[in-house]
Amino acid sequence: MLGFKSFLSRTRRIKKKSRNKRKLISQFAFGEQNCISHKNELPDREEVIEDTEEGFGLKSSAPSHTYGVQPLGNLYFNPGSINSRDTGLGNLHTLSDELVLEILGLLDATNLGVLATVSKSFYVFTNQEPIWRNLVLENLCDGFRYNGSWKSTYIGAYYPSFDISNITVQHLKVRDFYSDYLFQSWLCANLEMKPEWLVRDNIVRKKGISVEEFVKNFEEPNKPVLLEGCLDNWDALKNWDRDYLVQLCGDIKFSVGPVEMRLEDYFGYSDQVREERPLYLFDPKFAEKVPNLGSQYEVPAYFQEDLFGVLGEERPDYRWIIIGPAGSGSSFHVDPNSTSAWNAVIKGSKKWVLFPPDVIPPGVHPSPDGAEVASPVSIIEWFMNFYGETKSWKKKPIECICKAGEVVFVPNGWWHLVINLEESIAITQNYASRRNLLNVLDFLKRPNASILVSGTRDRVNLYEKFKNAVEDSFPGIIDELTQKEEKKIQQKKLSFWDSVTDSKVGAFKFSF
Ligand SMILES: O=C(O)CCC(=O)C(=O)O
Repeated sequence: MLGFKSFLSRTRRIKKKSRNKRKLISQFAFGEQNCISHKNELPDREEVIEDTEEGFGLKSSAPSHTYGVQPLGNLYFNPGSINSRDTGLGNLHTLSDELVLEILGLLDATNLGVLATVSKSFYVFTNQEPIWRNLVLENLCDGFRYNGSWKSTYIGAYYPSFDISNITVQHLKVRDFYSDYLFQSWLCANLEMKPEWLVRDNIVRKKGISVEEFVKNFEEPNKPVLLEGCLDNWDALKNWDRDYLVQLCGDIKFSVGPVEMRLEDYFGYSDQVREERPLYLFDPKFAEKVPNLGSQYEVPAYFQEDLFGVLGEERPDYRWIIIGPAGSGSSFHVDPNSTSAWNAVIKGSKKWVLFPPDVIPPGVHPSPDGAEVASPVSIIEWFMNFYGETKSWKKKPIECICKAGEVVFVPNGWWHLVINLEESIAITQNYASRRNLLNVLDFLKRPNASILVSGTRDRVNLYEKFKNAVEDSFPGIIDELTQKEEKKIQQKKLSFWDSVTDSKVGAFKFSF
């Protein structure tokens, strides 16, 4: 029996400073596990499936928990059972699992290995994959070949003569170890997206609209739209798949979280990995690294006005190739520097959930200065614990599944979450047109710009540089837009006044 209801909701904090897009997608914390598919170890699977009475379905390839960790609720169904998590930790048993993992994260591989022999509990804790993942990502920044698990990847890299098949195949199962924290991340790594998380599709879809219509109906009012058929002339759409890309640039290193990885090695990783937040390939320099990639797509007509272009080489990062397996994606965030974005799917499909700027998604807690955001540890955890809340909302979030050949327009300030439903390849670009130029300038000159501005080293001076360059290229544009904005505000005030007064009797319509 599984104690689903007793799960804690795990949260992580992300500092906005490091939230340029690349890092945003790649944060890694101890609150997660990964679970590798050991097909020869399936003793508990039946039990798991039977008990998903709340309708959670496990992926067909889901292995049992590698070390036999069970949710805490199970302890109460096993009378007389003692939680070896506590007995084996000695005096440390009063610490939370999260803290134990954080402390163990300070150790090196040798000490972890020694500690693993102390007790069953230390064996389970020291073998947690996030600890080894961090060791790999911190120490093998120039790339690595993923080798069945993070631990064996680390050991394979540092002790090549060691027979790592021992590590990947033989795990001791600890029968009486109960922990919601450790179990939850296994669960999140192995859950299928529930059909009810995918059905809502309320985004406006448009095909073949003119640029003027797009500006009037979507960009000006700052509303999302899914655009169909505007990538039809892209070579990328015809050519790009995993084999093509590996042949073209399999040896080239791309940004994957905090490391640079050969593309071929990244695909090797994404084939094997089963973790709650798979590493995501998110590279802003792809077109410089492989010019042929940059020449196989062009910016759709709707997004041609890109005022940051006036900064030339000094513009902040603005375009990314994005590649990731099913389950990878981007947790809730607002795009950098108050820009808008378009995101074109070339292969695969992505589930989107968007909330307007004035609605903070449930489970997400930005700090008042916007410099930090606390949110659930993973996307799947957000769906498990928070998505349901939106069912009863009058104003629902905007949602869709964006498929290959389609583009989502993300207006500035909108919170969005994206999860890949299958292996996906996409291009995204962030931009400022005259519709959001004033917002962008306001953002860049905030007092804490040095923390909030991203995608460039020169955060503090970006405001002056951008403003001057825009003025040089488009003299008078900022004044013109400011006056237009003031007029709009004035009109809004007037129409509000009209609506609350009755001109015939010259009195307020209000009555009490
Ligand atoms: O994962 C994705 O494709 C979405 C990326 C995203 O949200 C962004 O670029 O801001």
